[in-house]
Amino acid sequence: MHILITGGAGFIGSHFTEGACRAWPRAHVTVLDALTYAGVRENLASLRRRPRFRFVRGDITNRALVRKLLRETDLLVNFAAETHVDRSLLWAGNFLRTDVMGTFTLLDAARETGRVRRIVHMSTDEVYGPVMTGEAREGARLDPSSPYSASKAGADLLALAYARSFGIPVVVPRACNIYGPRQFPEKFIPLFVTNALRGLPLPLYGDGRQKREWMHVFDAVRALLLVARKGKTGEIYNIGTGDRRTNLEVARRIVRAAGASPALIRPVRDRPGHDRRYAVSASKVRKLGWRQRIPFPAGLASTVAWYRANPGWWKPLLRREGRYFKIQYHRRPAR
Ligand code: NAD
Ligand code: TDX
Repeated sequence: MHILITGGAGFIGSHFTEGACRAWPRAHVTVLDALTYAGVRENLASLRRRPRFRFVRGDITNRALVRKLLRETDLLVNFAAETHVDRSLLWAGNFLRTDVMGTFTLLDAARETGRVRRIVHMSTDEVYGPVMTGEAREGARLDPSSPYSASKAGADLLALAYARSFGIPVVVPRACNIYGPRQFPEKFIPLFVTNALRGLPLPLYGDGRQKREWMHVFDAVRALLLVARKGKTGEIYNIGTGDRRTNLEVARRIVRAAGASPALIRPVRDRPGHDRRYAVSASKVRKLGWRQRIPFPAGLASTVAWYRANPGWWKPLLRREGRYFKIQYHRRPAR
C-alpha cells in the first residue's frame, strides 16, 4: 500500500504519520509538505531511518506534482492547510489559496488519475460556528465566523461534492481543538505554556469565558486511523471528547502546571468574530469503536512537561516568527 500524507511536517500530520507507519508497517509512506512557517522537518525525525519513508517538499496547489504523486497513492490523508484563526484575520488570501484551492487540486487530481482508494480530508468543528447550547451533529448547518473556518468549510463541502458527483472515496473528519507535543507555539495551549515557562504574560482574549472542546493528539490520531479504515465514502465524522472548558480555566491550569504566577494571565482585547463555544456530538465515531484514552488534566500535564523538556524545539520557532508575534500582541490593549 502507498500512503500520501500532505501537511505531514505539521503538528497533527507528523503524529499521524508516525501512527500510520506503526499501523501499516509494510506500507510506502510519503509526506508532501511545503514547509511553510508551520512545517518543521524535525517533526518527522523518528522516521528518518524507516525504509519505505519519503519526504517531498512541495505545495498541494502544484497540480503536476500532485498528479504525479497520486498516480502511485492508495490512501491520501490531507492535513496541509493554513491553520491559525488569528493569521486568517491578517492574511486571508493564504487560507483561500491553500485550504480551498489546494484541496481542489488534490480532489481533481484524484479524479483524473483514478487510483486513490480512500481520501481522508481533515476538517474542523469550527465550520459549524458557535454552538451556544447542545452539540453539533454531522448534519448541522455550517456557519463559519473567520476566514480560516470559511476556507475550511469551502474545502470540506468541495470534498463531499467530489464524493457525490464523481464517486471520489472521500471521508471528512471534523475535529475539535487538538493539543499535545509539537503544536506550533502560536496556538492557545502551546503559546500559554511557553510564555508561562518564560515568565511572560498570557494574553487571554476578551473575558476568557469562551469554551473549547479538547482532545489529545494521540487520541485524535487513533480516531483518524479508524475513520481512514472504516469510514463510509461521502460521510462526515465529528471527532470530539465532550470535554469542554473555558479558556480561563485552561489558562489557570497551565500556570499551575508550569509553576508560574496566575498574575501572568492578562485579559486583552478580544479576537474579532470570536466564537463563544464549540461542541460536537461524536457518537458516530464512537460507533466505529473509538474511545478517548487521555483525559484532559493528564494530557495537559504531559504536554507542559514536553514543552519544558524541549525548548530547543520551540525557542527557534518563536524567534523566527517574531514579526507575527509583534503584529498580533505588541501593544494589544488590555480588555
Ligand atoms: P499545522 O499548522 O501544524 O500544520 C500544517 C502543515 O501544512 C505544515 O506542515 C505546513 O508546512 C503544511 N502546509 C501549509 N500549506 C501547505 C501547502 N500549500 N502545501 C503543502 N503543505 C502545506 O496544522 P495542524 O494543527 O497540524 O492541523 C492540520 C489539519 O488539521 C488542518 O487541516 C487543520 O485545519 C485541521 N484541524 C486542526 C485542529 C487543531 O486543533 N490543531 C483541529 C481540527 C482540525
Ligand atoms: O493568544 C491567545 N489568546 C486566547 O485567548 C490565543 C492564540 C487564543 N486564545 C483563545 C481563542 C480561542 O477561544 O483560545 C482559544 C483557542 O485558540 P486557538 O488555539 O487559536 O484555537 P481556535 O481558534 O479554537 O482554533 C483551533 O481549533 C480548531 C485551531 O487553531 C484550528 O486549526 C482548528 O481547526
